[in-house]
Amino acid sequence: MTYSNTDESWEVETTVSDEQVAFYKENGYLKFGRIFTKAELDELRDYVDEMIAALPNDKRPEQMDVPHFEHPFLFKYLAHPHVLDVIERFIGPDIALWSSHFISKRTRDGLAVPWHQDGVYWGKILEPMHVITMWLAVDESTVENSCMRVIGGSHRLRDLYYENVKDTAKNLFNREVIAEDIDESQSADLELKVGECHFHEAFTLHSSSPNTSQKRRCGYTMRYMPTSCRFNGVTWKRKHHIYLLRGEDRTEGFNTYTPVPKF
Ligand SMILES: O=C(O)CCC(=O)C(=O)O
Repeated sequence: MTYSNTDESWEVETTVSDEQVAFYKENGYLKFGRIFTKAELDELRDYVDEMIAALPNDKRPEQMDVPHFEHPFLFKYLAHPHVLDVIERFIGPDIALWSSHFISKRTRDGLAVPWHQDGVYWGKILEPMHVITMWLAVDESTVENSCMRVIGGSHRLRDLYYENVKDTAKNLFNREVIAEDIDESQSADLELKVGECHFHEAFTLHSSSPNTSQKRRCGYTMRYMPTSCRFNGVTWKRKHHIYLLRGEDRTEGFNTYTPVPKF
């Protein structure tokens, strides 16, 4: 798909102010600008469009988890020095790639993402559980086409109650925080223009609605951890890989890193 951008004011932002870092630490999330150039973003969108077109019939475009295992091209974005410069401001100079996931909600029947904390889904696989997710807007992401929403400050909450989601066919995940533990009046909609991103912490409560609009909503979640986190299993769901992207290992050799592929 060729995307025609009418936004003339595409500016790349690679510095993070102390105020932005403080906001992230206080609230567990941060809206940010564009880290990639328009040409880079267009190339990524073309690439993911082809990936989506090639999906088997039984796989939905919200389910493109760990695509970088099979698509080394994505390391152009995941290991981009500008991204790492920004991530470094939040987690320090020793950075590993934890994971990535395209969540593309097609028009009119995009799945909901129930209220959850990533760190609860991931359990004890990382110790400590310290992950920052950069959510990159491959498409514009608004309330209309079901942008992500967060509850500020919820990254301090532990031991919330989870239950099975009622309608698994309409949700991307099958566990959600019970309604009594969610105060939706405190949630913030994280609307983004194409190419902008936001960040959230591993325990920040977040969700998104089903996409009933006429506009696709594709986001790329790029997830990083400081190399002081111990990765406790090479077998988890399926074989999982982590990659040392900057700095050095801080687990005294406990972690095994897969070499970054050529891209
Ligand atoms: O894309 C969404 O709506 C939700 C993303 C999400 O759950 C995540 O980044 O952990």
